[in-house]
Amino acid sequence: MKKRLLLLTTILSLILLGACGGGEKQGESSGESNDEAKRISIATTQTEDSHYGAYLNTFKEEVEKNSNGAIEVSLHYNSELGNERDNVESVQMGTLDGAFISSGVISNFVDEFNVLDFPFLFENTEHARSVLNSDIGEEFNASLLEVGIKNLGFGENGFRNITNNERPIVTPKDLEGIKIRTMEVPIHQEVFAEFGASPTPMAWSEVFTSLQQGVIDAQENPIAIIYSSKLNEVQKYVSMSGHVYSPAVFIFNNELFESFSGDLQQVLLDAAKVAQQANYDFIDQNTEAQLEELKQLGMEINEIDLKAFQDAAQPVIDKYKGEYSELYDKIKAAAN
Ligand code: EAX
Repeated sequence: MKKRLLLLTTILSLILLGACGGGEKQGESSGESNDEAKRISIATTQTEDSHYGAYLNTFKEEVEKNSNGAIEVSLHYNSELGNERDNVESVQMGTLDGAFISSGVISNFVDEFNVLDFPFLFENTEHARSVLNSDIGEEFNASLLEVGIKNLGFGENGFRNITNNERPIVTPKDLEGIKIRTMEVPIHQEVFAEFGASPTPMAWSEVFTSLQQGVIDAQENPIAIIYSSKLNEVQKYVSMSGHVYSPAVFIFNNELFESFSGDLQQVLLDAAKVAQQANYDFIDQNTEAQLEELKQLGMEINEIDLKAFQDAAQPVIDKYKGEYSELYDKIKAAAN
């Protein structure tokens, strides 16, 4: 009896799965949707109401409006399709069409991206945005293409700030003994070790619970993420370190991109451009209010001793700079 029930359930789920388009396989379309449409699946580890959602919802809207039903976009939020490192691998292999991620984990696949993870590289938001949208940004895109990944366009995650449960962080000394989660980015781990903290690389999806359970004391992310992920529920202090600027990158399987007609390729690129603006606008219009709300919710926010942090980071910059000095100097020279 049990066996028959199991068989029935299996058959039922197979039928259901078939009707729903069977998950992530490229080119399948659902019963209700346009049979001619190519459905592309895009992943993010972040929430729909964040600056990542502002980007991706705009992208979807633009693509579906301007491709005349040729492309449908299905969005997968909250690490539903894995962490950012998995996303890069899947996009590279073509088992996932695209993902909007922090550039950080890409340095594990493409050396040049290490430069973007240098502490105190960008002077301010304007500097970062203009560099990434210039020929220098194109250099990064070219190196990404060599591993089969097309960058449809840069977006912004933002300047990263430290949150923790122990004390306000003003100088690197305040980080002593603090277990801080970093992205899976070797330079970030070295920088935090240099600051005196104990860095622990971890996928984003595990961070909230790990903070809640005290497995780690601290993490670092832009205000937009601290806010959208409700880190105020598990963290007390926000220290405005701005130690690293996190670009976001819209990675896309290049073989799939090349399979589209020139017109549809242009639709995708144009949509990414409009989405970028929506992402920038979201950050520009919300950051201050988000900071204010985090304060209302009980977080303590403090400024840091920038010079002390810059001095402490210098040995790591010196160690890595040699390999990437040309790119590094170009980025620095583009400031102001
Ligand atoms: O890309 O893992 C991180 O801390 C990232 O900033 C976040 O997932 C957004």
